Amino acid sequence: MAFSGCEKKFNNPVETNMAVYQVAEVSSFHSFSHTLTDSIINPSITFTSVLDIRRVWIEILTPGDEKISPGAISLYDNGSPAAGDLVKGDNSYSALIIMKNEYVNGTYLISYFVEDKTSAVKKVASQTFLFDNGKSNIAPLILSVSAPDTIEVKEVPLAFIVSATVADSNGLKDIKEVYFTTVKPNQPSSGSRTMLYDDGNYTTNGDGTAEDGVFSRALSITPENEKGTYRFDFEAKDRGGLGSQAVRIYIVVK
Ligand SMILES: [Ca+2]
Ligand SMILES: [Ca+2]
Repeated sequence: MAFSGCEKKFNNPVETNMAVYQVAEVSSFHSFSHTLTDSIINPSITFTSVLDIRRVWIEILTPGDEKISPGAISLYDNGSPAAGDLVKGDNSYSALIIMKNEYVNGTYLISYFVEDKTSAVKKVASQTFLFDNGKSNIAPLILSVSAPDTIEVKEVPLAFIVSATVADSNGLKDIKEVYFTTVKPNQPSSGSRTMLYDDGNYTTNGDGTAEDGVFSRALSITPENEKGTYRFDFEAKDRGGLGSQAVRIYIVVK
């Protein structure tokens, strides 16, 4: 269980020009403690002055842009070991955060917020870190692909849906992306990827149910598209960087 590829000493205050408080330093994760099952991070932020600060907190977003906890995570300058704060009143605010080993691998984003005594709230800094949950990673698997065998295009564009059912032993949230590449009749592969979505947006992407492991894409073909056999290679990649075996299908356009 380890954090890897930590950011360098990080110090990127933003939007502090109007405030009395100024960010002096933001923590970096060169050192961390960990237990057998979970890891602990100790984000902290130090200000040059705290006279007009009422409250300091952070939000942590997962690689999937979800908060790791529903509410704000308060930072304290109270000298409390429970907050990982070493010295009370030294203008450095801290928290101890448990990074559970069920969290997905990847880059997490911490945003630091301050509310001042006029109740104005500002995001004052942010940082990213790479989290390795210590579980052995297993490559995703494309279980099946659904697509028409043959499409007959008449006068008007024809819409159709392709979808891939994908599994990952580390959980569906470990799946970073599912895509296909195509080879048109009598042409080399373009290599460009078309993403499939598991967002439940049927209108835009043709996906019936969000987060069920079925990744979909609505496509359309016009009478102007070349007739012949199109090759589709579907692949999935997980957040640990492992890829599935490609699944190849052919669609005949008449
Ligand atoms: Ca995996
Ligand atoms: Ca779906």
